[in-house]
Amino acid sequence: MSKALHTQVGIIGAGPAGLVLSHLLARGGIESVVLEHRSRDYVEQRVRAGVLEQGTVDLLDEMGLAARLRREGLRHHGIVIGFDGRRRRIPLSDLTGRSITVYGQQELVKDLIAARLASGGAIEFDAEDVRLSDLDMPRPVARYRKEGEHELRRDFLAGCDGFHGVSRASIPPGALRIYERHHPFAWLGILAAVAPSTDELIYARHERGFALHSLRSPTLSRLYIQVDPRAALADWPDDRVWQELRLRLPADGGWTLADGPVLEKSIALHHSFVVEPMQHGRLFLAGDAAHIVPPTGAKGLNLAVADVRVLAAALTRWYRASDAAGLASYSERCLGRIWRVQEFSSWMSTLLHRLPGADAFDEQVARARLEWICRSEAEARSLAENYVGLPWQ
Ligand code: FAS
Ligand code: PHB
Repeated sequence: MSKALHTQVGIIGAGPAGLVLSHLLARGGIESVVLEHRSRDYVEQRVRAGVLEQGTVDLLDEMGLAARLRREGLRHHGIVIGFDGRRRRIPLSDLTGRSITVYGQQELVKDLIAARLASGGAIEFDAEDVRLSDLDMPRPVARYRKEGEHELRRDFLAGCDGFHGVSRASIPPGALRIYERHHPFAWLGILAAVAPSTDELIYARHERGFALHSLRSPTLSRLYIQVDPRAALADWPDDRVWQELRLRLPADGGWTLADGPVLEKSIALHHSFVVEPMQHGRLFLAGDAAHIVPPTGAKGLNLAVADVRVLAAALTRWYRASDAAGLASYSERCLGRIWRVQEFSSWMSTLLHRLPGADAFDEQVARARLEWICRSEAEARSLAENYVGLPWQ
């Protein structure tokens, strides 16, 4: 045993949840160390989310972490819904007074890591083989390997290591209730070196399947098409992806889609997942470690930030006033928002995807629903309020 670190809170995972938590705790004077099993390069290159809710941006602003986001992020006041070959705009800001910001998750992760290290924060990259134990003891332990064996003892652990992480897997199976749904479709996503052909996101429903035109910067586009969950990347050479996007995205008013070199291509399955409770002893789960939503509502990252905001406040109350009430209600406080977001994300997925086995009747019903959402201010406002993110409790 070469080194034992004594810090107050240990965080497993340097994704949005773990990094935002480490910043929030530091702001409250609470020391933490982040254990990440991948290299810094890897986590800073991983292409994932792109849409930040207003609340997420405001929190990052408040913490002084949004300078580059404000400079390079694309603030949007609306989204476009496409169907029947036509585009219809949902004026998010007119309907809610709030907006979204398009900013790549890997850019946010870069900013959060740089700021944390610049302020002397501890992030252990390449911390392999993390193992958790004594979760319901006063000082639970995490061990990991990095040029030798290390042990980390602390008051609390935060499991922010995503869906496939070690944290949730360390909780005895019977202690958690699992809710799960595998959706019968997947997204093939591309990152392309071409100027976006739209200045707002286009969510398109088409009888051939869903398509999404998102953005990353004035020179980078992010696009997705619905594919069979069993599809392989080899089935989808770049030109076939562009051809399918052109077929599914509405081309009214002579609109055309510009293509360009594909820099990244991946397939993501659509999965809904929630565990209850989000705590076991002194281990608290946050973000994708506790819940997964299909990406149609652009909620995963934002939900991770919402969780750690609650967890940081609860931990600060415990350290400042030995008040454990916040920790005791952590799970319940987060799950209210999580189930709201689960409902919205599944609803958006059903609304915009072609379900296997759907027939002409289903198509007509889907079209009528979309038509109504675009005509009824109340319906459009409900979609907009959920999309920009409900104000935090
Ligand atoms: P993450 O998975 O991001 O981070 C977990 C970290 O833990 C990783 O760095 C991992 O390497 C590390 N880790 C894992 N196991 C470990 C171990 N055993 N030991 C140590 N470290 C370990 N969300 C949105 O809000 N908007 C979107 O537009 C959007 N688009 C998406 C598109 C796609 C294709 C996908 C897949 C997801 C999308 N999401 C979106 C959701 C996504 O962004 C996640 O919700 C978000 O990354 C969750 O953040 P974390 O909970 O921090 O988990
Ligand atoms: C993205 O930009 O990657 C993105 C945007 C909206 C979504 C999902 C992903 O719903």
